[in-house]
Formats: sequence, structure tokens, C-alpha cells
Amino acid sequence: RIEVVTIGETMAALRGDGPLRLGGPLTLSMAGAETNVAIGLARLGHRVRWAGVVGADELGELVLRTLRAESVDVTTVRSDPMAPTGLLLQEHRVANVTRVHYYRTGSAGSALRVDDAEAALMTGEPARVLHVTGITPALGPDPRATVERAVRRAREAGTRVCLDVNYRSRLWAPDLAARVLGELLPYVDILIASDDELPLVAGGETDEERAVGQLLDLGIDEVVVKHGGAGARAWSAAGSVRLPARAVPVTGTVGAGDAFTAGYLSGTLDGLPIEDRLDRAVTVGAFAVAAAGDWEGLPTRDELALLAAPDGTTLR
Ligand code: KDG
Repeated sequence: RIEVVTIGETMAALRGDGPLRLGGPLTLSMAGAETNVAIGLARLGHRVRWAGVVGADELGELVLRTLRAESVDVTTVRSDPMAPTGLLLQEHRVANVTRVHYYRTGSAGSALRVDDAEAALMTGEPARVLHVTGITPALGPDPRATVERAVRRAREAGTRVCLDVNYRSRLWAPDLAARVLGELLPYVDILIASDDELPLVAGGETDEERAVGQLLDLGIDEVVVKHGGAGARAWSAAGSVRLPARAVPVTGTVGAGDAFTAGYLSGTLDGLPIEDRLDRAVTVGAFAVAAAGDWEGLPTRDELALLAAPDGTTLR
């Protein structure tokens, strides 16, 4: 049985070490917030389906091949013969600052439509969790309608809905994002946001406790707030728990939020208490921060304990 369904756009990704305008070698991989979460969950042993659209092209094959290799279910993915797989370029400008450039207008991934949500959620038994992000509804009216349909179907089926705000200022303006995401909130059970994104879904409220109070009043069960290098705090009707981030050498922070979400959802699926869910979230997030690539360094279940090993350990 599929435990988690997630829907979104995944693109090919080219990453280089220096300024792109100088040229030089780039590494080809793939990027997509929802597939990062899917891979993170699959590595931890969960059954996950990713639904989306790829182009009928080599980059689409790269996405599908990677997901199959990572044991992510792609049975409902569509290949669009009319549109290319989107592309993202990532450049490191100064230490710990990454600049992202999208080539995704008119991409296959943004041709998502409500039938994709239907297929993803109605094929097989109902999943336990649907995970969506605020990136997908920013891609256009059809992807937006797809996410709306998905959260409605999930609610009808008793599937819990997790929304990661994931605000992308290159894709839409804050007032539109606030309105569109606000319409999704009544369907959300678990809301994940970084501290700077929280006001966007809380009517501009910048005080965390008051913002979370508003969200819990809407019927959201858990609000998980990421504070970057300072850790995270998970709120529910019972109060809040806070954990510091795990101290690791920072190789790249892109994908860390998705890794965090994968850890949190994994803990949820395992029935762990809220502190332990948050602990798994910060642990998986730390793996993403410590490794190059958005998803490549995510841990398997056996590897979760590795971060507790003392510095300089060699495992033989
Ligand atoms: O969360 C990491 C994502 O930002 C990255 O993988 C690409 O999905 C992506 C996006 O749209 O920014």
C-alpha cells in the first residue's frame, strides 16, 4: 500500500561551482521539492508515489529513472510529448549562497491537471498522507486546480494533508500566494513553513506564537516552523517543542527543508511522538545540509544514527 502521495514538478538540474557566466563544468541531476521529499521517505523505507508530468525527452527519462532507482512509485506519471522537461540551473556565488535560475515556463511539469491528482490519489487504497507544496499552485491555473483537487480528495478519503509553504518569489507575488495558499489551509492537517514564510499564511502576523495560534484555530493539527541553522519548533494544541539544528559542516542548504519534511513525515508514519518526529526531521535535514546536491545525501534508515558518530570516525 502506498503510504504517501506527493504531486509537483521535477526538473532537470545543472549545478556548477562558480558563476554560471564564466562557463565551465556543470553536473546534471534533477530537482523538485516534492521528489526530494519522496526520495527522503523512500530511503527511510516508506512506500511513496510521486505524481507529475515529465517531457517525452531524455531529461524526463532521467527523472523517471532516478525515481525508479530510488523506489519511488511513478505509475501515474504522465509523459507529455508536446512540452519539454523543465530545467533549473544552480550557481554558488559566495559560500553558502546559492542562486537558482528556472527554465520552466511552458514545461511539461507545469502541464499538471486535475486528472493527475485523481489518478495519483484514486489508484489503489487511500494513502495515509498527501504532501503538497506552495510551489505547484504557483505554476499556473491548472497546477493550482490540481493541488486544490488533491487536497479535497485526500480529505474525502481520510488521508492527512501536509503542506509545505515553500514560497518561491521568482514564481509569484506574495499577495497572490497568500490568497491561493489561504484557500488550501482548511484542508491542511500538517503545515510546514520556515519562519519567514509564516506571515504569508497568517494574514501578515510576524509573531510566531500568534501566527501559529491563528493556524491552529483553522483546524490545522500541527504547525512546524523551521528556523534554519537555529533549529525548528513544532506546535500543536498541546503546546510546542523546540529542537536545535544538528551541527554539521554546511555543504549546501538547498533541499534541506525537503529533507526535514521527509524526516517529519517519516516520524509521523512511524507513530512517533512529536519530539521524536521533530528529531528525525532535524536529523534528515542535517544530512541534506552536509552533502552536496538537493537529495543525493539523504539517509537510509540504518544511516540515521551516523550523525551521532564522533568527528573523524571511520566505519570499517
Ligand atoms: O526545495 C528545493 C527545491 O527548491 C528545488 O529542488 C527546486 O522544486 C524546486 C523549486 O521549484 O524551487
